[in-house]
Amino acid sequence: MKTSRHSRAFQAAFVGLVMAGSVTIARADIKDYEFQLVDQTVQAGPDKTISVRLVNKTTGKPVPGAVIFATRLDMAPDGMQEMVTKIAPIPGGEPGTYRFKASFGMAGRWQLSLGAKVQGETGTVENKFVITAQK
Ligand SMILES: [Cu+2]
Repeated sequence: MKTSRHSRAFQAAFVGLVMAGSVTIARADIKDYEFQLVDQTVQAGPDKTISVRLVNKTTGKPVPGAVIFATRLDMAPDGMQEMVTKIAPIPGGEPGTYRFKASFGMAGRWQLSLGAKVQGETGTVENKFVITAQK
């Protein structure tokens, strides 16, 4: 919001509405959600599977139906951010678990970056993980 274009009174009313809303409607915040990496290591090589869980931290429950719109897997942790590998979603699996297929062409540390939308929530969940590919 460009605050300079709104009056103080409008801002105050808006903030009041938002606060009232958060009290009366038991809505989760996007910050309550996080991805968790299932396995920290993989074998280097083609067609490896990566699994992540999406959980609501306040309830501990898995969160199905998220739309993962951003994925990136690169070797930034080992100073090779330009070394990017393709990552493709694998459909199916347990609700709240999201799986991907990727080729780890080199042993070392890879960074997995995820961005997702959760149904009924505003904002995005963004997490980064380090996966170690072993020889
Ligand atoms: Cu590399």
